[in-house]
Parts: sequence; structure tokens; C-alpha cells
Amino acid sequence: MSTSSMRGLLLGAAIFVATSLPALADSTVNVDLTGDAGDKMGMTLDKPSVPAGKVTFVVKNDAIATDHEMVVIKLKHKNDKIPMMSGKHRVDEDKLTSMGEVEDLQPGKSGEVSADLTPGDYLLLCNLKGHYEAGMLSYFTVTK
Ligand SMILES: [Cu+2]
Repeated sequence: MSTSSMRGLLLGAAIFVATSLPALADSTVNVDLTGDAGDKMGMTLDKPSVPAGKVTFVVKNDAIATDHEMVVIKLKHKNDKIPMMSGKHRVDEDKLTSMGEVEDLQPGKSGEVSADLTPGDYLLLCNLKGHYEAGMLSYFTVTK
């Protein structure tokens, strides 16, 4: 058998395997981080929810001169009170369930994090000092 027909066979087998698997609900969420010190800060998602499965967050820091980050928190209930570290102007992540994060994104930089997410309510936030309080949070839902 020639190399090329062998390659064709292998490719055919690979396609067969790929199409015979159940559809996996892989999703991508684009996250935009904005705002500089002293200004309003924000976190915008391109969709409010995705189906359960592997979710990749592609995070872009659109600030001019401020680092940001994005932490994925799994909530028990959407109305959970978010614990703060007293006097630190930061969320107390140790008291929450983190599913992963993109840390220390400099202005203009992008990063991504993937996680297998089960159905429920999530909170995305930036936990640099004062940023959560300045508005860097976004609620997010994973559906069945
Ligand atoms: Cu921030």
C-alpha cells in the first residue's frame, strides 16, 4: 500500500471516530475586561450562558494601563452572599469554589482558561484590589 493511500485510510478512520462520538458541548465565552484605576471598571461576556461541558473563557484586557484578571467561581445559589476579606477590598476566594482563572493580564493582553462546568450559577470576577467593588463581575449560567 502506498503511503498516500495509507494516509487516506487513517484520515478516514479518524473522521469516522470523530463523527461517531456523541456531540460534546464545548463552548467558548469571550470576556472583555475594561477600566482603569479611578474609572468605572467592567467585565462583559459575549453570552450569558452555555450548556454544561468544557467551557473555554477567552479573556482580553482592554484597559489602557491597568492589569486585570478573571476568576471563575461556582456558586451554590445565584443569591449567595459573596464574602469579602475585611479591609482588603478583595473577595475572599478561600471561602468560594474557584474553577480556574486567568491571572495578571497586562493591558492589551489576552489569556484563556478552560474548565469542565456542570449546570448551575457562576460568578466571574476580577479580584485585584478594589476591582470587584468597582464593577468587575459578571454572573454566568451553565444549563443542562
Ligand atoms: Cu480588574
